[in-house]
Amino acid sequence: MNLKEIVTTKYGRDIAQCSDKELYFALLDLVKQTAAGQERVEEKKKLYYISAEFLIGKLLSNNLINLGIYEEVRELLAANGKDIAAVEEAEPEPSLGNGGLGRLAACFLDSIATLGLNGDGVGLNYHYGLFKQEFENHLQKEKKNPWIEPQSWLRRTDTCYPVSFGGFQVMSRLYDIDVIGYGNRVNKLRLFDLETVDEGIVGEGIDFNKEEIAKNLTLFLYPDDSDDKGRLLRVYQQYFMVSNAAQLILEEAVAKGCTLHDLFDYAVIQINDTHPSMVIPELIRLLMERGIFIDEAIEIVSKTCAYTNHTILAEALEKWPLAYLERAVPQLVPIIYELHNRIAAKYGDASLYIIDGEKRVHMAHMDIHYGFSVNGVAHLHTEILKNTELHNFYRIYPEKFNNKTNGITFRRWLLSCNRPLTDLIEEKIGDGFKKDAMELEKFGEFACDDAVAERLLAVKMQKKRELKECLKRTQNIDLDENAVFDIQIKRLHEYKRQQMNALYVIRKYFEIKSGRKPVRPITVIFGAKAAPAYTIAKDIIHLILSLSQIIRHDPQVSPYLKVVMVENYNVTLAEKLIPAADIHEQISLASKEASGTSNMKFMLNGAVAIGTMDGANVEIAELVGDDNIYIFGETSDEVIERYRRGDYVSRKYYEENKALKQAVDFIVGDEMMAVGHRESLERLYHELLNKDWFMTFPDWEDYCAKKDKMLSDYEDKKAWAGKMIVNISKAGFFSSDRTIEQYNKDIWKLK
Ligand code: 26Q
Repeated sequence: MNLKEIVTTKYGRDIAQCSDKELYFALLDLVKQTAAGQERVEEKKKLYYISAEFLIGKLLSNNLINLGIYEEVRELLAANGKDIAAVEEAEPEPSLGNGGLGRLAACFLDSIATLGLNGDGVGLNYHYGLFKQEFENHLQKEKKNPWIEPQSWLRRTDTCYPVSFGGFQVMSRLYDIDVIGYGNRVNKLRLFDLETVDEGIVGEGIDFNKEEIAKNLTLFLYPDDSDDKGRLLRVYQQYFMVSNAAQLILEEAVAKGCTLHDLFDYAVIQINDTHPSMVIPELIRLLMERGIFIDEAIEIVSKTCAYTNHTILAEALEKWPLAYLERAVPQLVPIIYELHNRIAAKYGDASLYIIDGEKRVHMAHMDIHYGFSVNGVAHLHTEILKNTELHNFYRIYPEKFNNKTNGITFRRWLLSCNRPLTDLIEEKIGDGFKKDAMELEKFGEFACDDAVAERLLAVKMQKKRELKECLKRTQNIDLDENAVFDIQIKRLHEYKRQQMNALYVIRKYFEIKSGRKPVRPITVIFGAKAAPAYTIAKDIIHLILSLSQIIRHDPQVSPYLKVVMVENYNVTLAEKLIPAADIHEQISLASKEASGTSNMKFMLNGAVAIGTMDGANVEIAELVGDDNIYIFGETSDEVIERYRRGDYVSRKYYEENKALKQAVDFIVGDEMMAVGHRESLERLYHELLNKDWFMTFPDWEDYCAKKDKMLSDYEDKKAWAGKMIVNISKAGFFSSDRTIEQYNKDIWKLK
C-alpha cells in the first residue's frame, strides 16, 4: 500500500485532511511495510551488540532516507499542503541513552545494516528513558519522559524469557525496532521489557520505589546511583539485560544448528563498556546448565566476547560490591569466584584480580581476562589504556588490545540534518560520498574557490536562521544570526569543563563593560544534562543560567554578548544546533575524553573547533592541520604527570592571574547573588579554588587567547570558509562505516 492508501484505510480521509500526528502514524506503517520487503538474510555468524544505551533519536526521516523514499514522501505531503518537518515533529524522541556511548551504539547499528552485516543491538526498553530536563529558577529539574505511544517503532514479539533473581523470578518480553540500512538490509534493535512493569509507581518527577524490582526494572535508564538502593537496582537492570541477551543468543544459535561447543562460530558479542559484563558469567552458567564442563564453558565464552572501553575516569569504571551480587544474582557468584580464583592462582599481581581486597568485583578486569578483544575508542585513548590505566593487563595480553577510533553515521549527521550542505557538496563532487565518505576529500579542492566559499557561508547562514526560528518557537530564546555561534553541547561533567567556557564569558563581560567591545556579537550556546545526583554539575548549570540572565538584562553588554542554555538537550536538538555552529568547544582536560563524537559531527557540518589534544581531537588536528583547528592547553602527558606528582594547587593560578581572579570572584559577587542561589554558587567557587580536580585554571589563559584569535580570524570570511571546507573534506575518516569495517575485519569477522 502507498501512503495515500494507508491514510484512506486508516482514517477514511485524504492526506490533506489529516493532522501531522495522523500522518506520522501512517508513515510509521508505510516504513514498517516497506522494510518488511527488504533483505533479511541471516548468515551463520551473528554479532550481538549489547548495550545499556541506544540513543537512536527520532527515526522517521532517517528511515525514509535510508529506504530512498524521503523525497517522494516530502513531495507527496507538500502537494497536499503538508510540511514533512511538521510531521517529523509529531514523533517523540526515545531517550534511551545518556550521551556519547549511547549515540555511538545507534550510529553503529546504522552502519552495520548499511554494510550488510548480520548484527543486532540488544538492550532494554526503558519506558521513561533518561529524564526530561526543565529549568526552574535557573536550576535543573528532572521530569519523566514517556516516549512509547500505542503506535510506535516498537514491534511486540512473542519472545519471553524467565529471569531469576535472588528470591524471585520475573518474565521478560522482547520488542523489536527495525534498523534500516542505507539502501540495504534491515537488522533489528532488540529491546527487552519487563512483563510486570508498572508505570503507576512513578510520581510527578522521577521518584519511585527502588525496591519494587518486579515493577520498576525497565522504567528508567540508570536510576540515580547515588545511594545503595539505586546502585543495587542498576545491578538488577544489568543482569536482566544480559540474562535475556544470553537466552536469545543461545536460542538463535541452536536454531541455526549450533551444538553450543561451537558457539563462537555462531555468535560474537560486543560488550559496550562494562554495563553488560555479567553476560560472561551468565553465558558460562547457561552452558554448564546444558551439560558443558566449566573449563570448556569458559573457553567457549572467552572466544565469543569482546569488550570496548569508553572511559578512564575511575568513578565510571564499574566495581560492584560482591554483597550486591550475592543479593541480586547469587547464581553468578560461584562462577565469578571461579573466574577470579583462576587469575589469582596464575598471577601474583593483585592489580589483575577480579575480586579486590574490599570484596568488589571489577567488571572491566573480568572482560579483559575472559574476552578475546579489548578496544579503546580513539588512538590516544587506546595508548593511555595500554601504557597507563590497563598497563598490567596489556603486558600479559598485548594481542588483545586494539584501537577502533569512533565514527558517526553521515546519513543522520549530514544527509538528514543538513540538506543544503549535502546538496552543495553533491553539486561539486557528485554523490559518491554518500556511500564512500572518503570521497569528501574531493571537496577540499574548493578550499580557495570564492564562489563555493560564498555558497557555503550562505548555507551556514540558512542553518543559523533555522536554529533561531526553532529556538524562538520552542523555547522562546532570541538569537541573532549575525552573531558568531559558539556551541558546547555534551553531558555536563567537570572534566568536559563547561565551567572554563563560562569563565571566558565572564571575562568577556568585564571587557565589554570596560569599553572593549567585540567586532561582532558573540553568542555562546550550551546544551547539557547533569546527572540528578551530581551536585557540582548542577551548580555549573546554575552558574550558566544565572550568567545568561545577568547579561541579558545588562544593556551595556547584551548587544555584544549572549549566553544561552537550551533546555532538554537531546538528539533532535543536536541535529539543529550542529549545522548552525561556527565554533565548537571540545575542551576536555587532556587524557579524560576517550574520544568525543560531537567533534566529528561539527567538523562534518563545517564548524571549526577550539579544543585540547584529547580523544579524537588529536586525530582531527592531524587531518586538518594547525590552520584549521585551534588547539590549546596542556598535553595528556603533562596532565598525567601532574596527577602523578599530585602537586596541583589551583589557588596559585587564581592569585597570580588578575583576569582569572576577577572571573572566579564574579561567581560569588553581588550581581550573581542577586539572581542565583548563594549555596550553589559558593559551593562551585570553593570547589574551583580548593580543588579544581580537572585543572581548568592552568589551561584558561591559553584558552582565552586562542578563542580571541579565533574570533578575529572569523572576520576574514574567505579564509574562514576555507577552514570550513578543509574540515568538511577531512571528515570522511570519521564515518562509522569505516569504524564498523575495522570492527568486522579485526574482531567480529562476519561474512
Ligand atoms: C557507571 C557506573 C554507575 C553509573 C553510571 C555509569 C556510567 C554511565 C554511563 C558510566 C559511563 C556512562 C557513559 C559513558 C560515555 O558515554 N562515554 C563516552 O563514550 C563515547 C563513545 O565512545 C566517547 O566518545 C566519549 O568520549 C565518552 O565519554
